[in-house]
Amino acid sequence: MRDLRHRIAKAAFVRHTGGSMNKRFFITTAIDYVNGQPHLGHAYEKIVADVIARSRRSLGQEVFFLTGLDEHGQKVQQAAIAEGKTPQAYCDQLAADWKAFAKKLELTNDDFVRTTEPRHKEFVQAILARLHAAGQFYKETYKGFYSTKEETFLTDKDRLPDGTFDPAYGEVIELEESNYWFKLRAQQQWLIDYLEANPTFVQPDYRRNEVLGFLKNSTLEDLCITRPAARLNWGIPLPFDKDFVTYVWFDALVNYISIPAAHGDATVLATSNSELRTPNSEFELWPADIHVIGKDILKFHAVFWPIMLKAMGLPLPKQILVHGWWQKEGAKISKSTGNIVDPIAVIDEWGLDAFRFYVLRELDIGPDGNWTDAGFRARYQAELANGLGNLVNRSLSMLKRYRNGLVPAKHDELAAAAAKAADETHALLKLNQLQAALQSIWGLVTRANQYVDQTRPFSLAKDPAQAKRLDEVLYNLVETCRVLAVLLWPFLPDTATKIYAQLGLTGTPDKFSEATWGGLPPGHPIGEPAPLFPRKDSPQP
Ligand code: ME8
Repeated sequence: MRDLRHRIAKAAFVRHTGGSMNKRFFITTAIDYVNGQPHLGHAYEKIVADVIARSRRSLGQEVFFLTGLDEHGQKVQQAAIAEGKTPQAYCDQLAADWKAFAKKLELTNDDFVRTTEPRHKEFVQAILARLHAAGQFYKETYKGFYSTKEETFLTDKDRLPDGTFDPAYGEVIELEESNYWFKLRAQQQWLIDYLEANPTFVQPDYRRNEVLGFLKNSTLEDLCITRPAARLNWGIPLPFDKDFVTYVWFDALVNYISIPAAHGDATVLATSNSELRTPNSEFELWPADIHVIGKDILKFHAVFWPIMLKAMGLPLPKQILVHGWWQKEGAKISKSTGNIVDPIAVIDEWGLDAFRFYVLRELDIGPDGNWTDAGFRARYQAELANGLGNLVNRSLSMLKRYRNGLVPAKHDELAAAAAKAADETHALLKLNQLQAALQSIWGLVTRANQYVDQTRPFSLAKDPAQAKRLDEVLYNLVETCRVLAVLLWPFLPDTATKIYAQLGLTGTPDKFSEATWGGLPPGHPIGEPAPLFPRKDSPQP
C-alpha cells in the first residue's frame, strides 16, 4: 500500500515537472587530450564545473559531475611514439598525473572517464553498430586535403583569402582514402530550428549566434567517422569493419553517455540496443544539464553532437556552456615559447583557494582572459588577505580577546546585508554567473569591514558602559563570517571549511540553507583564529 502511494506520488511529480525524481543534475567538462601536462586552461574549465557542481549540491540538488581524459587519436599516438612507449603505457602514465591534478584542484567529480576503458569502448561500439544498422553511415572514397595535426579533412572553403590554410592546421596533405561517413546534411534545418527555439541551449548568447551564423551561411558537410587502421590504429575498432578505427571526436563525445550507461542510466541504455548493463531506475543522468567546454570545440558540441544524439533517438543536453581562452600577459599560452602558467606551482606557493579565486573572479564564463602575475598578486593582497582574511581574523580575534571567545546574544544589524548577499548569490548560482556571485559576496565582505571601521569595537572595549554595544557589534561580525563561509563554500572550499573550524563549528559549510542569519547560538565557544591568507612578499606567483 505504502509502496503504491509512493509510486502514485512519484508519477504525479514526474507529470508535473516533466522529469523524474531520480534525475540528477549532470554536469560534464571536456575530456582533455593526454598529450601533455595540464595547464591553466584545463584547470580553469574544471574549476568552473566544480563550482557549479558544488553550488548545486549546496542548493540541495543531487549532482553527478563527470570529467576525464580523451586518450585515442593521432596526437596521442604520435606523442607516445616520440617517447618510445606504447600508446597505452603512455596514457596510463599520464592518466595518473591528470588524476592527481584533479585531486590537487579538489574537484568533486563523481567519476573520471578514460576513453581507453572497456566500459567506454564497448558502449561506443554498441552505438556504432546501432547507427550502422539504422543506415546512418555510408562508405565513400574521399580525395582531398587533410590536416594531420587537427586530424580533419579540409575543403577549399577552409582556405584563407590568400589561398593558404590557417597555420593552426599544421601540414596539410593531399589524401585519397575510403572511410565511413555520418549523414549530417539532412539535419541542418532541424538544428537551426532547434537553436532558435531553445535560446539557452548554447550560452553565452554570442556563442549561440556564432553557431547559428555558421549553420545559416554554409552547407553542412557529412562527418567522416573513421580512420583507416592502416594509417592510425590507436582508436576504437569499428564493430562492423576491422579495417577502420573510430574517429577520435566521435569516440570522445560519446563519453557523455557511455558513463551514464556504465552507471545504469536507462535512457542511454535503451539506445544502445545491447545487453551491456542492467538499467538502474534509481540512477538517471541523461540528458546532461550542462556541458562545460572551451570556445574552440563549440562546433563539435553544438553541431555534431546534437545530430549524433538525434540519430540515436536521445534527448539533447540542456545547455552547452562555453568559456573563453586564457592568455598569459597578453600572449597565447604556448609551451614552445615558455609562456605558461603552471597551476601546480601557483597552488603550491599561494594555496589552491587563491588560484581558484583569481581565475573565477578575473574571468566571466564567456570572454577570453588574461593572466598577469601582477593582477594575481593584487587580487590576493586586496581581496583575499586585506578583504576576507582581515575581516575573519579581526572579528574572531576580538571575540577571543574581549569575550573570551564566547558568542554574545543575537543581534541583526548586518542581517539585511547578509540576506541581500545570500539572495543575490543564490540567484546568480542558478544562472551559473560565478564571477557576479563572487562580486556580490565581496559586497558583504566590504560592508562588514566598513562596519568594523564605523563601530570601532577596539574603542568600545575600552569603555565598560559600552559593553552591550560591543556584544552587538561582535555578534554581527562573527555571524557575518559564518554566513560568508556558507556562501564561499562552492568557490573556496578550504577557506570556507577553515572559517567554520575557527568559528568552532563542526562539519563543512556545504548547505546553502544555512546562510540564513542567526545560526550562531549565544554562548557558543569559537575556535582558534589563524590568518587565512598569509601576506606574501614573494615577487612571482
Ligand atoms: O579539445 N584557455 O582537448 P584539449 C582556456 N579532447 N581553455 C582552454 C585553453 C586555454 N588556454 N586551452 C585548452 C580537447 N582549453 C578534446 C575535447 S570533449 C568530448 C573532447 C580547453 O585537451 C579547451 O577549450 O585540447 C577544451 O574545452 C579543454 O581545455 C580540453 O582541451
